[in-house]
Amino acid sequence: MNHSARTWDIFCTVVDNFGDIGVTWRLARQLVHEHGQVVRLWIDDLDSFARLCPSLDTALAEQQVAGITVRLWPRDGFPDDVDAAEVVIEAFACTLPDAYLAAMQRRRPTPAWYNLEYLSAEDWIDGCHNLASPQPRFGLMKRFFFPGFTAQTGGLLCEAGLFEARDAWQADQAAQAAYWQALGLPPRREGELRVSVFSYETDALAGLVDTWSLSATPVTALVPTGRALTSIAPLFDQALEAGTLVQHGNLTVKVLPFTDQPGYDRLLWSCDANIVRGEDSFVRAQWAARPFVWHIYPQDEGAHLVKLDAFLERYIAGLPAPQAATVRDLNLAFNTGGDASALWPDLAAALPALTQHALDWAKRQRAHGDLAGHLVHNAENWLQ
Ligand code: TRH
Repeated sequence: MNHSARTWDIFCTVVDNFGDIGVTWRLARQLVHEHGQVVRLWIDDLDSFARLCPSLDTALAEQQVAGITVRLWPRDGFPDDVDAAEVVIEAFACTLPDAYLAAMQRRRPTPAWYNLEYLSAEDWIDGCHNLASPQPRFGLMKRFFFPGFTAQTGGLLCEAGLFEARDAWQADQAAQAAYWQALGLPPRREGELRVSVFSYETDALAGLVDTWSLSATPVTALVPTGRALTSIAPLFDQALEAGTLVQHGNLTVKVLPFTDQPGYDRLLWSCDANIVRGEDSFVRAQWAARPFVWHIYPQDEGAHLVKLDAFLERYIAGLPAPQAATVRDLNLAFNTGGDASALWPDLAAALPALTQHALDWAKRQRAHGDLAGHLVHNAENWLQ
């Protein structure tokens, strides 16, 4: 369906890590490249952004990147001569600057204003997605836009053609061999498993490293630089940094530099299983259609464990009981710092079946449409 070329402002504050900018940058690109929208992305931390967008110039307060206007969102002194866009996204309940709120009030018709929420698989999301939240103080209306795993939610971010690109990559042995070689890895050995590890710190990694080292078949762990290394590095008697390749029994650990988002997709697509975290890498692992372990972003009072449970309940539905138990227990162990070592062999043994399950799951999720498409459609209905 063709939509008008609307103007959009997306506001993102980087709380910590890369998920906030990861999601908003992906959304901005999709709005421009797939829906012909005109997008400005306001971001308060260009250094974090530059990690996943190497062409960004962190010295510039305004620049064009991939067809998107990227603006530094200054902590003080937001410019008071900025016109509000037709559609305004405050990502993850960040607080819009007063000067911008005033610009929104001046605009006619007033903007379609969304709070883009964090992803959760909990049941209550269905009832809260797209709820209106009148803002009488400003004479404006805001809506809650919830990503999610059912047709009643805003869906998940997924680019057009992503599955085709993934399938082509996964079928192309030569491209994968060249990829591994470029990363400085030897060709795959007989029976070898390759696992990417992009998690937070967790004691569960010590058990996994043990199991992988003692495994009868070779295991290679691909670890992007970052927090997982804090848990892995003390297990080795040498420094681990981007480029390091270290052997421990039957385990090879390769530390990878942080790449852009398409580069990270290729890593997920190339591995037999992936350990991911937060929100965006968690979704990308699902699109990679490979078994994965999710290290959820830890919250106070174990709130994240409720969310983990809600997701697992949906994800393991339909799996034979022993495989369902393996996926559940491994995820729980990983997230509670428990002993994941005894669970890994069961996961490894079930990889073919779990890979098929991951493929089916991705197809079912994609059938709900995608978040950028739903947002464009929603905004169009609002503004017409
Ligand atoms: O970095 P995160 O831990 O972000 C988290 C979550 O979003 C969480 O919900 C939020 O509350 C918290 O931040 C503040 O994990 P996430 O969401 O997976 O984001 C990582 C991004 O980094 C994702 O877009 C993928 C990207 N990435 C690359 O582009 N290149 C890489 O090499 C790697 C490893 C990741």
